[in-house]
Amino acid sequence: MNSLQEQIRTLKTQFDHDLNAATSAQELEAVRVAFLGRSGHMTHCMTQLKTLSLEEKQAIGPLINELKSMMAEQCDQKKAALILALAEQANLKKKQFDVTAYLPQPYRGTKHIYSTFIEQIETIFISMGYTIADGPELETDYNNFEALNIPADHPARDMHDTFWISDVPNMLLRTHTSPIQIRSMKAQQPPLAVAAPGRVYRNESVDASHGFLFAQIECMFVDKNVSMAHLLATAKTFLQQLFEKKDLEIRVRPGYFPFVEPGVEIDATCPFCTTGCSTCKKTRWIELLGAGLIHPNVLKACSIDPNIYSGFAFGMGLERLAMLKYGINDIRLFHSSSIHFLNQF
Ligand code: FA5
Repeated sequence: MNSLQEQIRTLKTQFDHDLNAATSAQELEAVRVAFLGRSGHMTHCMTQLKTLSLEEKQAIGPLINELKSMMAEQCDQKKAALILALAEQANLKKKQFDVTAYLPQPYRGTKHIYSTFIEQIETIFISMGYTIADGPELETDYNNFEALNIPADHPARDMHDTFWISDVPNMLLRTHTSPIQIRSMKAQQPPLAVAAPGRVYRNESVDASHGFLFAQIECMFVDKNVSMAHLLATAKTFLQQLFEKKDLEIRVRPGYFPFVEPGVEIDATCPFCTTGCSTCKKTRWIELLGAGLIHPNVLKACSIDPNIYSGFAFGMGLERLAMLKYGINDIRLFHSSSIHFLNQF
């Protein structure tokens, strides 16, 4: 075989290999120039053809031309294939999405735990026949203290240090919801069954279980022959419903509040255990309510005859109840505006 023929064969194999290896338009162009360019391998073959005899020229010339056209055609086909692959890749990229990408969600407001919890408590009292009452946070000294049997020099005032309004004499931010007892009894003669949630203020240092602004719920019932038995049955039913525990029990200890006589503190069995846990500090009991039978002086201050009527009242801290029910460990969270905290309710 003529050496040029051999060279053509080798070039064909080399071309196939290089074409196959080209993965971009630039690499393909380099292959094309190397084989079909002005100083490429095929031009070199044509130059060598000139040195051959006529017969050889007639035999090999068409082979070279055939190979050149085949190479050109294959280069064009490969170019078209590469363009198509690139377009497909771009299209795929557009369709691809990042599963780890953060999709911002619009923030939706929810009810504050205060509102939700007060609604729950109101629903329980309404189901027991109570009406819901309200009173102003800015109260008179009379309603907050005097009418509740706490005169100006009474030591109980020390525990209710509060914020006074400097320009208006005898006005203060109420220290408890008990003044709503006075407002309700003055507005309506017995029988009277009232529950009243509301914000209260005390000049106290703040920690995980104390706020200077917190909420209380007052419950009061006045009628003829109201006794301690009514108080205990009502408190127990309320707590059983609030904590959704039918077997919740209560116990009563003596307690002092100037506006009730006798005064008691009511504890409930721990809603979370039967043998003692960290919530009840291993005692099985949790202190929940201040309560008692309404003092005759308070009834008199509201023009209700204590010889005909009697009543009970109890009060409790709303945050402390919610903390217990939902396992919240810091009262400051209620006013923190922390979305992370609020979103849980
Ligand atoms: C009273 O305020 C009485 N008015 C309750 C009452 C009503 C007694 C009717 C008798 C008859 P006391 O000061 O204990 O009581 O407060 C009642 C509840 O408020 C407490 O048991 C506690 O849960 C909550 N509380 C008191 N101080 C704070 C505070 N600084 N931060 C958060 N909660 C508090």
